[in-house]
Amino acid sequence: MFEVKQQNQPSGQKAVLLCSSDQANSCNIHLYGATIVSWISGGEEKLFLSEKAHLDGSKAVRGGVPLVFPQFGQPDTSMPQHGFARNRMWATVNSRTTDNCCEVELVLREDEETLSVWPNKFILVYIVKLSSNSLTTELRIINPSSISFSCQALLHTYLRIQHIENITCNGFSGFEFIDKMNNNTKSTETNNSIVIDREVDRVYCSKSEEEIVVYINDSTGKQLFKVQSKAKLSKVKAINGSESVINYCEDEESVQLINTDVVLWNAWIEKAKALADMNDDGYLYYVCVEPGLVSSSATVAANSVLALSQIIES
Ligand code: TA6
Repeated sequence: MFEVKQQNQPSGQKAVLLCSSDQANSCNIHLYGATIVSWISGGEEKLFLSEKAHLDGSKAVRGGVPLVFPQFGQPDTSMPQHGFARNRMWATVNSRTTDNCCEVELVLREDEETLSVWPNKFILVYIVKLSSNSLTTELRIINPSSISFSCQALLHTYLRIQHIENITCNGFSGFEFIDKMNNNTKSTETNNSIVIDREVDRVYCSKSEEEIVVYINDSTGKQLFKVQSKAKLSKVKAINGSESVINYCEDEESVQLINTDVVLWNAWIEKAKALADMNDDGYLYYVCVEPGLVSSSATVAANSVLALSQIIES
C-alpha cells in the first residue's frame, strides 16, 4: 500500500511525504519550490542532497529536484537565476493512492510579485508520483489567459551516485549539444558512453518529438538510472481554478509532442569549491540529468497547457 502525508520538517518547512507502507519507498517534497528533497527506492536514497543545502526556505535547495521556470539561467536579470518557481511556496491540491503507487498535485499561480517581474498569468501544476521502483514528475504549465507567453522550464534533477569516476552517461549519441563550457558552441555527440572527468554543462537537444531516454550506468555497465523525458502541448477546454482546486480538461485532439532537451551537468572541482552550498568534494557524488525546454523558449498559446515530464527508474 502507498500513502500521502502532509508533514512539517524539523526545519519547520511544510512538506508532503509519499511512502509505501513497508517504508522501502518514499519521496519527500518541500512546499518551498515544490522541491523533491529525497527519493528512496528499494530502501536506498536515489537523489543527491548537498550537506550544505539550505532547507529552511531561505534559498533554492542544492540537490533533489529543483524546478526551473520561467527562465533557465538568468537572461532576464529582473528575475532570479533559473526563475522564481523554485523559490516560492506552493500548495498541495490533490492526492491519489492505489495499491501500487501514490501521487500528489501541487500548484503555483501568479501573484503580484511574479507579475512584477514576469507579466503573465499562469497556473503551474506539478504532479509527483511514487511507485515501487520509479519516480515520475510532470510539470504542467497552463496559460489561462487570452494571450500567449513564452517560457523556459526544466526539472533540475541531482541523481545520487557512489563516485563520479565510476559512472557513464549513455543515450546522447548523435544528439546536437550546446557546450556551455566552450562558449555555447554547438557540436554533435559522438560518444555512446560519456565519462565525466571535468566540469560538464551541456544542453543536449532532441532532433524529434520522441521521448529522450538516458541511462546512467556503473563502470561494469550495470544500469543505475533510466531517465525517460518528453514534453507535449495541448489546448485546454475549460479552466476554472482557485487556490485549492484546478479543474481543466485537455482537448485530446490538440495534443502535440514537442522537442525536449536534456542538460547534463557536473560542477567538477573548481565550480564545487565556488558553490557556498556544496562541499568541495560534492561533485563526486552526483550527476545532473535535467529534462527541459531550454535550448529555446517554448510558446504556450492562450488556453493551452505545456507538460514536461520525466520517469526515473532505479
Ligand atoms: O543546469 C546546469 C546549470 O545551469 C549550471 O550552469 C549551474 O549553474 C547549475 O545549473 C546550478 O545552477 P544554480 O542556480 O542552482 O546554482
